Amino acid sequence: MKKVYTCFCTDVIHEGHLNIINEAKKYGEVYVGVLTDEAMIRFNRFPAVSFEERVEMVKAIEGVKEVIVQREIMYDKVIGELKPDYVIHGDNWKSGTMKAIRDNVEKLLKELGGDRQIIDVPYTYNENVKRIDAKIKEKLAMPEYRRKRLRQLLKLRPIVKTIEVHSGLTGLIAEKTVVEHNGEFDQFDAMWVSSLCDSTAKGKPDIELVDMTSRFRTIDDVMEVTTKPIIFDGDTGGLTEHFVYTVRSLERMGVSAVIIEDKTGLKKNSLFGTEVAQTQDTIENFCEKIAAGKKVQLTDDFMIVARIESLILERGMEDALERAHAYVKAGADGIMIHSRKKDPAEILEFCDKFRADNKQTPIVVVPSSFNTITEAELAEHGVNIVIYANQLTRSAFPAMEQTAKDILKYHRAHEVDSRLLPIKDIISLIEEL
Ligand code: SPV
Ligand code: MG
Repeated sequence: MKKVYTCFCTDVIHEGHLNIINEAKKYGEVYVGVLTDEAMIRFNRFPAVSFEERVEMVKAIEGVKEVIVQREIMYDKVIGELKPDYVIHGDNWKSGTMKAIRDNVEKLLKELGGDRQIIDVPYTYNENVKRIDAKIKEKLAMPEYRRKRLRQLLKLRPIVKTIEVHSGLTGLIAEKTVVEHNGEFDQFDAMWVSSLCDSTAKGKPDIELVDMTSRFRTIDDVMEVTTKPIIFDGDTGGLTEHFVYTVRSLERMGVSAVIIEDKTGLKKNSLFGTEVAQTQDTIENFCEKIAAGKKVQLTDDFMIVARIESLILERGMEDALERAHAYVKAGADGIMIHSRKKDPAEILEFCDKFRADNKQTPIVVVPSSFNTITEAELAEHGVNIVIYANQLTRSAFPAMEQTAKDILKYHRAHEVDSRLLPIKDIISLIEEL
C-alpha cells in the first residue's frame, strides 16, 4: 500500500477536511499529522480546543490509518520518517505564506526519490466553512477565553511577543500579520495598549490625560476585530481607590493583564528619563496598590504586573531589585523592568540578579531604546514577555506626513499612489459579518 500524508491545523473537522481524506484514500493508506499547540500558534491561531481533543477528532475520521504528531510547521521530520508516496493538501498553499511549506514539501519528496508527488485538491471555502471559521474566532475573542490566554502563552512560548495597538486597524495588523522567514513562521502573540500611543493617536501628551473611559473605548475597538490577548498600560494605576475599579473593569472586558508603574503625581513618559521631574512611589504605597488590585480580582486569569522605574530614574540596581522582590511579595504576577539606555547591559544585569532569587515570576521588557538585543537573548536571561511598545505608531507617522507633503508639493495624489495600499486591499482587509 502507498502512504498518503496530510497535516491538519484545525479545531473542527468540516467538509473540506473530509474531502481531503476521501481524495487521499484513492491513493493509499492515509496518515494525518496534527500540529502541536506550539506550532499552531506560530502559523495559524490559538487553538480553540486542546491538542488531545484535536488528535481524537482526527482519529475518529473514517479511513485514517494513523495520527502523527507534527511539532514543526515544516514537514522535514515527518517526511523523513514516514517517507510518504503522496502529500495531499488544499490548493490554497500554492500562494501566500503557505507557499513556502509547499515548496519545501516538493523539495523533500524530490530528495527522497521515486514517483513521490504532491496532490493539490481544490480548497473548500464555502459559506458553511466560513461560518464555522467565524464561530471559532468569536469563541477565541470572548472575554473568558481571551483573558486566560496570556497565562497559556507564557507556558507555550519561549518569549511572548507583544505589539502596540491603539485602534481597530492596528489591532488587525497585530492579529493578522504572519511571516515566513528562512523556513520559520511567526506572528505576534499579544497586544499592548500603550498609554503613549493611545494618547499620541489622540494628539495628547502621555500624562494620564486621556481618561479611562476613552482608554477602555480603545480596548473595545481593538477587541471587536481581534482574538489575541491584551496587556493594558495602566500608567500609575492612579489612586488605589480608583485602581481597584480599573482592575474589575479590565477583567470583565477580557483583558489579560495590566501593567502599573511605581510613579506618583503627574506621570510623564519614561523615555524622558530624568529630563523631567518624576516622582517614584514608596515601596510601601506601591505594594498596597498591588495588593488592593489583587484582592478585588475575581478570576485567577488576570495578571497585575508591577513596573519598576528605578533604572529610568537612576536610583540604581539595588533599589530596582529590592522593589521587584517587594512587589512580588505584595502579589504582583509579573515584573516589568524599564530602561532608556541604548545598551541592554543594565536590563540584563537586573534579569540575571532577579532570576538568581526568583525563577518563576514573569519578567517583561520594552526594548525601545535597547533595541539591538534579540528575543532569543532576552529569553536566555529569563525574560518572558517582550513588548514592541510604539513602533507601529512611529512608522505610520512619517509615512503619513510624507504623503501629505507630496500631495501638497505636486498638487495631486498621483505621485504618492505607488506607495499606497491599493483600494481593493483596504476593502478586503476589513471582514464583513
Ligand atoms: C507606553 O508604551 O506607553 C509605555 C512604554 O509606557 S514607554 O513609552 O517606554 O514608557
Ligand atoms: Mg505608558
